[in-house]
This record gives sequence, structure tokens and C-alpha cells, in this order.
Amino acid sequence: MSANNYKYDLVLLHAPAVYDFRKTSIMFGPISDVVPSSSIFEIYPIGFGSIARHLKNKGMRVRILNLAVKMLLDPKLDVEKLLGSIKSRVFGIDLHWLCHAHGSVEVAKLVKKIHPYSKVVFGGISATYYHKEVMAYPFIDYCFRGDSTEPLMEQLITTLKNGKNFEQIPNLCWKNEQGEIIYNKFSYIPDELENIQIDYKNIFFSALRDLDLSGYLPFTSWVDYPVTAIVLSRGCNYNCNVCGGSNDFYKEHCGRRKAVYRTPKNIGEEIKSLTRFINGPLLLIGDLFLNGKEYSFELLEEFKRLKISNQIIFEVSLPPTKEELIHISEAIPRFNILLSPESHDERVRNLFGRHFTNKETEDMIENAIALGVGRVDLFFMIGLPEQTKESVMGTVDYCDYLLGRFAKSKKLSVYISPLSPFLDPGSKVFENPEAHGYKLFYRTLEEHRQALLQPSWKYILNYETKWLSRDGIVESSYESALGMNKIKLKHGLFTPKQAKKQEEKILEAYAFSKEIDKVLTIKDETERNNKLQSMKRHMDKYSRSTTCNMKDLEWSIMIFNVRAPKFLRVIFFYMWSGLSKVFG
Ligand code: B12
Ligand code: SF4
Repeated sequence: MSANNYKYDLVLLHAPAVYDFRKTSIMFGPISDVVPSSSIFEIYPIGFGSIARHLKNKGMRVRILNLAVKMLLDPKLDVEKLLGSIKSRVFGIDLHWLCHAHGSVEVAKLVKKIHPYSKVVFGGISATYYHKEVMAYPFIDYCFRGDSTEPLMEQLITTLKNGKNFEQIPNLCWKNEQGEIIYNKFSYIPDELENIQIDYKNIFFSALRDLDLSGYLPFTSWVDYPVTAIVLSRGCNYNCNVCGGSNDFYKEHCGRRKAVYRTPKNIGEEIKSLTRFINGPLLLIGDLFLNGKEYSFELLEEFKRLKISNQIIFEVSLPPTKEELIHISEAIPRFNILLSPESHDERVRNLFGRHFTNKETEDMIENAIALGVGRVDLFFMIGLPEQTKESVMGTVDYCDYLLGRFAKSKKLSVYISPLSPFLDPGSKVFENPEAHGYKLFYRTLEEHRQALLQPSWKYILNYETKWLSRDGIVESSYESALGMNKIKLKHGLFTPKQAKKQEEKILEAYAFSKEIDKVLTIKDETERNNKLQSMKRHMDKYSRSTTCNMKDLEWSIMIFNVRAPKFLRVIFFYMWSGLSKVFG
């Protein structure tokens, strides 16, 4: 194809976790219960926005195509036809989260089949970890390693246009004419993020230009629930043992020794560009206090100056002190705190890698309420070192105690969910499971790709622990969900009707997961597969909001008083004015 026939220089594609989830029968269970995505993880990496902005500023044409959202919204969507209608020099596919191992690779295969002359490039932190395996697939041409690729994508596209040598592009894995895989030096590790930003105006107008609102949506229900992430840093200064985004991971795989934070001015500009269009909540990711007092207070001063009326959710790794909370409340009138103590048991929490006490957590809740917090959200997890089923139920009891103390204020919410679907590659536990009491079922990318096709989440899980087998994780997940449901009813957070409905759903989901176990004992493969296929409708039903009810999570957003995002009105206005010109 001649260069002039390419409408785009780059199309950034986000695949569903499993391709094609519309046909396969899989009970994903609660694997995505605590994120706004459905079980096919339709959220695309926030970095799509900063790559798009960088390339647009260099005069290149970029499109974002959230294929996962489009497939969810239109069950009859003909993906091959859609991809066939889009001509691009390069298709960039993220393999950021390992749970996309199946979908991303399958979509790459499809793109190459449809557009044999276009180039397929992979990136993201899982692609970084598995770059050798990624490059072994014949339909993937390039893979970028590292957490920052904005200028690298520019270099790749320019090099493709000019036909010059690829050796000069840092962090790039590529194939030479003989088909040998070349791993360029990993030398681009920016230690300042001044040029990294998302221009929301550009995103909204690109959606208009491409007449494709859904292709740019971060997740399906975003229009009703427009929560948007603002990432403060790249890398992390912490070392939680089960996390594949820890300090050790970034050191080993991204060459980053410590987290680098964006400047308050840069973050302020992004927030300004966003709040012109959206009045939904902003989720600040990356604990601002971990970058020192001076930085955090400077950032909060910037927020104060901007007079942000949106709700801001501060995701913190440690409970903020009273002084820190005072600064937050002075800067942001509508603030919320999100903390993950992971377990009520301080020893389990320590083994996870978080070092704070329950007393510190409780003091934080008390102070935050006194300072007018909108909501404190506490997240607990199942599948941790030394965590038994009794310990999981102990966490439910602790939540009962916390709600007993704070529920009257209606400011505290508690959630529990399993560590799923995967223990993160590159985490300390993944690299040395036995030493931490874990057993790994899958290690390679290909093994995880196959695992995602298993009929239920129990078999998708890539681990079990000495204290909780896979069955134990499933049992503890549903039983703790029942426990949480009861205490939320007891403390008036759920109405009896809501609690009854949720209880029925949890019990049905648990029973259904056992039903799948039984079907798997059927020896005849055709009979087994037919039976599984006939269960698809229920499998889909029990893959959403079982351990945590999404409505419960969204309720915290409802009180944020979200109106329809401003940008939708802008879009409708432009579409309407365009149409009125056509029709006079
Ligand atoms: C922010 C965050 C989130 C946000 C996502 C916001 C967003 N839209 O990106 C939320 C809260 C929604 C989230 C959810 C999940 N997360 Co998360 N998340 C993080 C966190 C804390 C920071 C990530 C970050 O800094 N990103 C910024 C940079 C690094 O990435 P980026 O700008 O998006 O992209 C750059 C590069 O990655 C690369 N790149 C990315 N994609 C592509 C594609 C191409 C073609 C190219 C060339 C380059 C490229 O270039 C970009 C620009 O420079 C990390 C922990 C950490 N410290 O890393 C965990 C982390 C990434 N998440 C993780 C997980 C497991 C999840 C969930 C699966 C959890 C779950 N079961 O629900 C879900 C998946 C949600 C989905 N996709 O639907 C794991 C991933 C481990 C792994 N290897 O799979 C991590 C490492 C740690 C953890 N356990 O939380 N997460
Ligand atoms: S879980 Fe721990 S190590 Fe991972 S990103 Fe969060 S604070 Fe950092």
C-alpha cells in the first residue's frame, strides 16, 4: 500500500481480555469487581492519551480505538469489517495488563491478516516483561520496553516513513530482514515528565473527527459515571510483594530506580484541560505524600489555585496524617480518600508490604470525617501471604467494627475482593513463589493466554497459596461477600431489599461455579463443551458485581453529584450544528 493511502500514522488499539468473549463461555467471576471495567477489562492505558498528544504535536494523525468497548456496546459488531475500514501505517496494541494476554495477541493476528503491509507494535508493562515472547509471534513487528514511549513512537513512525535504520531507536525490539530479533539498548528512561500530559480537548475533538465516540471511551459506562484517572508519577517507591508495578519491578524491567513525579504545573494543566469538559470525579493515582512534604504541599497549593470543583479521590499508600488531611481539605473542598489496608491482620498487611497499623487507619478515618471528607473507601484483598479463610472472615468482622464506629456518618465504605485473575509477573512473589508460600500454575505469556480461556475464574487464577487453595480462594471470596452484605445491611448501608437481592446473587454465583466444576468432570469432550456453551448466559451473569456490587461502588460516585459530562453536550452541539448545515 502506498504511504498516501494511510489515513492514520498510528491507531492505538485496546483489545478485550479475551477475543472473542462474545462467543466463548467463561465465568470470569469477581475478577473486575473493584474497577469500573467489566470482566473483559475494557479500560485502555492512560498512556494512549499522552502518546496521542505527543504525536499530534508533531503533526501526525493518531486514532484511539477501544475495540473492547465497541464490542461490548455492539454485540453484533463485525470486528474484521471495522478493522478493514481503518487504514493506518502502524497499529499499536497494548499489553499493559497481563489479563489481555489472549485478546491483545489475537487482535494483533487479525490486524496483520487484514493489513499485511501495516506494522504491528506492542507496548505496556506486561509487553516489557514478556518482550521476548511477544517478539516471537510472527504477526508482531515491534515491541517497546519501558514505562515511557511517547517520543519513541514518534521515532518509529518517522523511521518507517524514511526507511532509515531502526538500530537508533532506544528500547525497541524489532526484526531485521533476515527475521532475526534485535533488542536495542534500553536507554530511554526519562527522569522528568514535563512533556507527558493528556490533552483532553484533543481526545474529544479526535472522537468528533473520527465520528466515533465509543472508540475513545475509557470504559462502557463512563458517560454515566465519568471518573477519570490522573496519574501523578511513573514507577513506585514502594515494594508491595504481590505487585508487578513495585519499585523492584521498575528497577529490573524499566530501568527506573525511583518513581518520578510530574510537576504540579504539568498536572494542573492536565486537570484544567479535563475539567473544562468533565465535572465527574478525578482519581489521583500515585500517593502524593510519598514524594516528600514539599512536593505534596506544592501540588495542593496548585489545586487550591485552580479552584477545582470536581470531586477528587486521593489514592494513598499510607493513611495520611492529620496535618496532611488538613492541607488536602484546605485545597479541595470535595475530597475523598482511597486506602487499601488489604487485611485487618497487621502481620498479613506487613507481609503484603504495607507497613501501618489499624490505629493509624482509624485515626485517619476519624480525622477525615471531622474535616469534611466526602467518602473514605477501604479496600481489602484475598489471596495474601499467611492469610487463611479464618483471617479473611476476621477482616469482615473488622469491617463490622469499623462500620459500627463510623457508619452513622455515612462516610465510610469497605470492600473485599480476591487478588485476581493473576498474581502480577515481575512481583517478588511471582519471581520466587515457594519462598512466599505460593504455588504458580502459569508462568509464560502463552500459558496465561491459554489460562484465560478456562471456563471459570478458579481455573484462570495463576496461583494458590499454602493457606488458601484455589477452591479456598473461591470459597473465601463468596463467603466474605456474604459477610460484607450482612454487615452493610446491619449498619444501614443497604436496604433489606438490596441486601436480599445481592445475597441471592452471591449464592447463585457460588453454586454456579461448583456446577462448572461438575461439568468439567464429563469425559466426552464434545458433550462437555456443549454443556459449557449452554451455560454461557449464566456465566456472563455471574461475571459481574458478585463480591462487590458495582452499584455500591457507583453509589459513592452518585453522591458526587455528577451531571452529564460537559463534553457530551459540546459534542452533541457540534454534531447538531454540522447536521443543520447539511440540511439547511
Ligand atoms: C493507574 C493504574 C490503574 C488504573 C488504570 C488507569 C489507566 N487507564 O491506565 C486502574 C485503577 C483503572 C487500574 C486497573 C487495573 N489494574 Co492497574 N495499575 C495502575 C498503576 C497504579 C499505575 C500505572 C501507571 O503508572 N501507568 C502509567 C504508565 C506506566 O503507563 P501508561 O502511561 O498508561 O502507558 C505507558 C507505557 O506503559 C507504554 N504503553 C502502554 N500501552 C502501550 C501500547 C503501545 C502500543 C505502546 C507502544 C506503549 C504502551 O507507553 C505509555 C506511554 O509512555 C499500576 C502500578 C504501577 N506502579 O505501575 C497498576 C498496575 C498496572 N495494575 C495492575 C492490574 C493487575 C490492574 C487490574 C487488572 C486489576 C483488576 N483485577 O481489576 C485492572 C485492569 C483494568 C482494565 N484495564 O480494565 C497491575 C498490572 C500487572 C500486570 N503486569 O498485569 C499493576 C502493575 C499493579 C497492580 N497490581 O495494581 N490500574
Ligand atoms: S501496590 Fe504497592 S508497590 Fe504496587 S503500585 Fe501500589 S504502592 Fe506501589
